[in-house]
Amino acid sequence: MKQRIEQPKSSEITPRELYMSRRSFLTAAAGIGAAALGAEKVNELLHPLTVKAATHLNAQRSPISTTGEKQTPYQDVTSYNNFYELSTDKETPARIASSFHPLPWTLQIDGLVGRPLKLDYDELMKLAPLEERVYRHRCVEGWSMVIPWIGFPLKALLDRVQPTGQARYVAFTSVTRPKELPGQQRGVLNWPYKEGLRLDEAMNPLTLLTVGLYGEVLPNQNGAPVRIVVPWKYGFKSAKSIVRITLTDRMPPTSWNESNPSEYGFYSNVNPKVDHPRWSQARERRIGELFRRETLLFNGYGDFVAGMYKGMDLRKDF
Ligand SMILES: Nc1nc2c(c(=O)[nH]1)N[C@H]1C(S)=C(S)[C@@H](COP(=O)(O)O)O[C@H]1N2
Ligand SMILES: [Mo]
Repeated sequence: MKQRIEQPKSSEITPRELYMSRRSFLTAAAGIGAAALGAEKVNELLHPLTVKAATHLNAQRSPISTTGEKQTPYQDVTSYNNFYELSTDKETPARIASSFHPLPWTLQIDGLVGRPLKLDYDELMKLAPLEERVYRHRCVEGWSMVIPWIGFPLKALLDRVQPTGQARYVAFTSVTRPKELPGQQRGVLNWPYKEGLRLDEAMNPLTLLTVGLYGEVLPNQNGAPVRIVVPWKYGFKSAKSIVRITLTDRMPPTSWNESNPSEYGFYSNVNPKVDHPRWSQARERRIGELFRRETLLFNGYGDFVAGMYKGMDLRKDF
């Protein structure tokens, strides 16, 4: 739609306000037509990518939040995505995300634990107090964002299941639903999407079991209803739409490492000095900015995480 609507920049307002202002505009401008069809339907037709009002989540802003950096607008966070289960391009996931119907959901936690657990969505949401964590998000492809996530430390969940003394790694398995996720009808990756962390990485206070962003439940294209966020690693370590978390004694296989081991290692810590075989990782494009900025070691989270890699050769263990 070409028509310009006078409204504040989307970066200055919340998604709900954005949605409401468009809705009132439409109701006023389209008059009887909008009323007859339903403002929501009209809105959808005119703005296929438009933000929809979703369920609000109450969360306290955590002091472990990046400050002094502009948050990436909601519109960008929710319309420029890597979610290969939906599509391999960046814009399609948001467009077709409504084909995915996450609920009802079961998250299973098993493996080397004293008390294996199965949680439905409501049980998961009640497991620990929700926090808002503003984190930098650096994709291995060279773009970055700043996103206000909502969730709680993965550690709260792991403590609950009581890892045994043998547990050393944590494996994450994403959802398999080819009927709802058209990308899974093609063999771009070995489905389901798999990721993994060392147990100390999974227990690190930064590692967030994430259920929302910008004050609302996770949009489908961002990994509804539950994903992890591991902000000092490249984005692909932050598996979306997780159905299973398994504690293991061996380094688990991961999808990107399986598909291209020379390009994607198990650790994948953000590191400007260790280039991807096909491009430099020294700089990044912050979505919405014109000039590239320097990429920071551990994405700027070294104070929290550098100690876990003491004595390791980060070029070898990339
Ligand atoms: N299951 C699953 N998880 C995934 C991906 C994916 O394709 N499938 N893409 C990864 C990549 S490459 C990135 S950069 C982030 C993107 O998260 P965002 O769309 O919420 O920004 O999700 C990661 N988690
Ligand atoms: Mo990524």
